[in-house]
Amino acid sequence: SHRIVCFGELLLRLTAPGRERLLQTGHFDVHVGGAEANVAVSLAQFGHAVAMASTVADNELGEAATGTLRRYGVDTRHIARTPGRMGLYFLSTGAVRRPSQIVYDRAGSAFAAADPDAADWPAILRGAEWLHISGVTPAIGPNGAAAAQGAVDAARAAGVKISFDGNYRAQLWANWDGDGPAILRGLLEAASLAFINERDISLILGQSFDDRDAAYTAAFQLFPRLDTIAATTRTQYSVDHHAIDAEIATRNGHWRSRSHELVGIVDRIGGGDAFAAGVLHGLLTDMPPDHLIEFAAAASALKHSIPGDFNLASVADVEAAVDTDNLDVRR
Ligand code: KDG
Repeated sequence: SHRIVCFGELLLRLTAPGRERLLQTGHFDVHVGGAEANVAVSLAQFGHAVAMASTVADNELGEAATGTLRRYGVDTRHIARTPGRMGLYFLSTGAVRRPSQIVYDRAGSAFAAADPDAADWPAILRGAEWLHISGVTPAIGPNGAAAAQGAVDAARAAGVKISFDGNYRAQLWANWDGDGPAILRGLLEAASLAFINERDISLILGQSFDDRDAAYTAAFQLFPRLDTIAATTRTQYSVDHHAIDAEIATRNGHWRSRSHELVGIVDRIGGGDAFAAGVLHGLLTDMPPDHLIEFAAAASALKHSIPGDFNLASVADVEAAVDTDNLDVRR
């Protein structure tokens, strides 16, 4: 049986080729995405038994998305199919003075419309150690919020640990009147691992913090189940030149990775999901925290070299990237 279950929406991503704008392009490159699916694929590349729980449209597009996950080794038995449409997102990669642009077209998707009580969670979670969810699912609307809370409640009842990626999506919360902070707080309360930074914590708690340490201390105090918090920090010099580093905190200490300078970024989408998968891999393989955070930061760094949402890197690829700069690989 699988050790990790990821729950969330599978999206089709339509990317304008090159750096064309959405208003001019006549073609799109198609990839499969969705924050939690990205984590599932990366964990499968790392050799873990991982299942995706989701609902896709009962048509060829849903079949294509499911088949893509299966191709990368994700267990797709718990992806339901219902009448409706696939959620899409359109991407134009930025350049010079123009930032990248994302347009969501996912309202009323099969996933968003799915009955929040339809999933047979005890069966899906049987034998699992981790359930991974994110703040994207509750942001979609009332069904998503109920489905995320239902998944978390079932995981708690089954003794399955919860990994929660804050993934705050203001564009989605703006579409309905859900109380984002309260809903996210309900999920965070159940989590033992959370991917949240000081901004997420401020938002959820409705309180501002001087720095990350203060925010983490408050989160550990308020959420007794939480034992690990992790986040990346990104510095953007230009659209395709960033630096990232990462930090992990437990109740016993915190560890920071080296900084990775990323010159000539190919695709940054999914960098956070690659990081989450790296942390989960580290925990599943009992890595000491100082190496775990280097592994997870390198996984995120490497994702920036790969077109599409998925981090298709192996454990060996990531280990090799731990001590490498992209300036070292000019060949
Ligand atoms: O983390 C990558 C995601 O942002 C992308 O796959 C789209 O899931 C997505 C979302 O809702 O933003």
